[in-house]
Amino acid sequence: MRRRIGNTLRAVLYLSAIAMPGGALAEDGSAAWLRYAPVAAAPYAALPSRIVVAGRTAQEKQAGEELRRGLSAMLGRDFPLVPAREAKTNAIVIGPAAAHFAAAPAQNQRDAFTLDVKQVRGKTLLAIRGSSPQAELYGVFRLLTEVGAEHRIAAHQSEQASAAIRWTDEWDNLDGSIERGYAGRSIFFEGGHVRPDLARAAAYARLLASVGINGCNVNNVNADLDLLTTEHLHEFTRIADAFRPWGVRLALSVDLASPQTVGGLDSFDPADARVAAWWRRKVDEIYALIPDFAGFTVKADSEGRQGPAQYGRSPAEAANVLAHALAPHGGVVLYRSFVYNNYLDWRDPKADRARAGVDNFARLDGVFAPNVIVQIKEGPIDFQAREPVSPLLAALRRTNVAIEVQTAQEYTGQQRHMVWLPSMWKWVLDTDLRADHRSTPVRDIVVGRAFPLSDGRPRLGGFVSVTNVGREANWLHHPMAMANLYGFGRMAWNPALPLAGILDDWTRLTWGNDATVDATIDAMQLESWRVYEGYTGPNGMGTLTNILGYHFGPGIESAERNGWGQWFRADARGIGMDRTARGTGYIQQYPPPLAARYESLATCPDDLLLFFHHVPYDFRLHSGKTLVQSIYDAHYAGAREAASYETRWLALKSRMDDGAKDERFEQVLALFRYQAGHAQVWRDAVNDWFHRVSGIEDARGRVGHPSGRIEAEAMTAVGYQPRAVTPWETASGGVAMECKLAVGCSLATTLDRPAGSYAISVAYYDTWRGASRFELLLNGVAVARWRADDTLPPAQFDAAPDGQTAARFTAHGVDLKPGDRLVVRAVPDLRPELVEPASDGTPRDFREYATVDFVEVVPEDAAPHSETERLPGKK
Ligand code: GCV
Repeated sequence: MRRRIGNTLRAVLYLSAIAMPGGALAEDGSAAWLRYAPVAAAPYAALPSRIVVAGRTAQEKQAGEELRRGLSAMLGRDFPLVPAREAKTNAIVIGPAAAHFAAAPAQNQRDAFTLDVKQVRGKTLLAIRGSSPQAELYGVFRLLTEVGAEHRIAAHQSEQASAAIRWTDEWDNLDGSIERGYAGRSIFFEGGHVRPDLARAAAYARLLASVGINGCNVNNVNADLDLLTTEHLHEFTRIADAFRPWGVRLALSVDLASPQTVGGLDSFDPADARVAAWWRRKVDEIYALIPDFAGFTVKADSEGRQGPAQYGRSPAEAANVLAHALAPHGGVVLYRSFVYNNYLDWRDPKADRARAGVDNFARLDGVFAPNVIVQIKEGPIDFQAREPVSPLLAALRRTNVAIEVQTAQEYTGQQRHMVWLPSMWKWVLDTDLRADHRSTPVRDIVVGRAFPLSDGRPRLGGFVSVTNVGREANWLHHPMAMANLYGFGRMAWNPALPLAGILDDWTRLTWGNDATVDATIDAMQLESWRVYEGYTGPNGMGTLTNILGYHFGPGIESAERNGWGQWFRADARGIGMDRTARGTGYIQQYPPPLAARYESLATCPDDLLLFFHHVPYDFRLHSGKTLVQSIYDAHYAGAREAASYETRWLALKSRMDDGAKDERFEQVLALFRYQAGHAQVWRDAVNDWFHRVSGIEDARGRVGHPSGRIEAEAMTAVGYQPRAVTPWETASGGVAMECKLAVGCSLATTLDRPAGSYAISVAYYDTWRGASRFELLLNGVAVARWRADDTLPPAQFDAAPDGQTAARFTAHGVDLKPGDRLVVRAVPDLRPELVEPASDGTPRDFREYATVDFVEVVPEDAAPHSETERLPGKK
């Protein structure tokens, strides 16, 4: 991604830490939606300038300071904090206030606040009151949002959090790496310890609090085995201290083998009294250090983690041991239902990973301790571009549950593609599971209202987002990805909120209040999940990425014929998992009305079809199209939409406020360009694969006949040699050309296009570590140069040309005439240090061979955008 913005952006990023003239700081994205950029002040002229903090707690003082800072910056006048005696008139009062108002939220209410505006003897009083100091802080952030998004401040507003659990999970390891983290290293850990500087941790807690998130589990659910040593616990107190002012409680993921690995016992059997005693002592030790510790998250008997199964015990027996230790302190256990066998027999037509949640947990309904919450991923597999809702959510009627979603875009573009996931989450939360033949939408289940306690009170429950922020300035790498975290917090607070309002608030707070800017960004984000789904995994097939490795680019058949159970069972005749009663029986895990809907081809929705049914490629969808034609069309439409982001974005530049239009603007532009190219990689891989497997032609003649494409292997090569690419669908025709000569190589062709302006794309592979240099020449004159030095997501080092490393460079506005000679010249990166010895004796070879797949020449007016990308000085 660096190549397009190159040195300029690097210099700007460096300067971003440096104060600008006038005291303003250049914006690098770290402020996220808390930028407090100036707004139109006139509508708020009547807002009192003085702020009174009526309460005495540190949190209320913090709330006052936040309000002062935010309002002063946005409205351009001072909002001093003044003593309580001045609270009578013309003031904003935070905390227990003012005789003039009706009752404040009761203290036993969960996180509730009110905002009230009153005229008293010609003066204005605005009271922000809450059920706790923490709730007052939420009220302050709400007022700041109203002003920042230029909303009218209503005379009375009253809100309450939907559920007690509103957490993020961070999959950070003590060594500083992050599992599925796409924005740099951990803000919490480095080298086996808590980092000395926790300023980012504190800043993160502020962001979380601003959208109502009240808990943060800081370490990987694949927990370090020595996490619970006394030394580490002392270090964790510093993270809890950094979180506390913002009301974010620290939680930890623990490995159930800790009584052995840390405690030195010879067992971690939950039924062993010594094990239970060890957990009690350990939990007491934690609470002595961190009195507001939130609790534990547990991943066990899953993906290589040990668990109670090895002693013949159930998840409930294990969870309850921890729960009993935590209960006296008010802590909770989030026990993950992500328990499945990753050595399934793919030859067995009845084997089905999707069944695992209900098969393992439904029989335990009612036996979990009251402070255990079963944490359920939204779908039965693993955060794919689309899955049906997990049936376990309807199967646990006497158990607390929370839903787990993934802000970290593991299968949805890894924060290099813009995908606004709240659209997906809303679809999940609104799904009515029809338990007991009544309305039981997922949102009512996870807030504990669909299956309440016997006395009618809602169960404990809520929302968990796997977020994985990193040390990069803007937390999640893609500035647009921050809308996912924002959306998660707002949805967890109130899952009934309309999506458009949540998103529009984020857009306004992040990019300013210009109407065109907001409408454009909102529209792009709102459609982005559909767009991504369109060019990746269709009709409930899963994301179609390389599931054995990076989970990023296409790698279609990696899902088949292995123990991981993400199969789609394609053959020449048809495709899809048969999960009907005749098949694996998974559909019967849903309550009968939903099961009936999914079981019948007449009622099964198109977008989940292949998750539930095995059908022929020419199966007619409800849309009227055949399955395969619908896939072809969706991939062209999705890639076209993704390509439109760049043009739509460029049109906004002049309208952005000053803070938005510098490096953040350029960063998004570079990412949109990358996404446009990678969406085409996806489109071609998936369509070519379906074309080959089904043998059915695209009715519109596009698949297999790309317009304007010249295969690299068909060009005149000097030095370049052909190589097969694996998987085959990630190179056009399965073959690319690579260069192993230090002096460089070239590919040439003579064009016969009618005279006009063209976009010329070069499809190449940008593998890990290497930085090959490319040049595009027309009649011997360079029209573009670039380096293959993108910072692709760090899921896994990838030195191969494949779906993850496939990239595009496009030069726009190139004037051509018949007979022009086009040459791609490249110098590979063969530095000896790119070959590393490895512990297992097989060297890791990261040399990069400037591999080229094809060149595409299309008339500029048919190209997705028109911005000219030329060398300086060239026409
Ligand atoms: C933390 C998927 C991911 C793993 C993750 C696991 C989980 O399998 O690929 O990286 O491990 O889910 O949620 O536990």
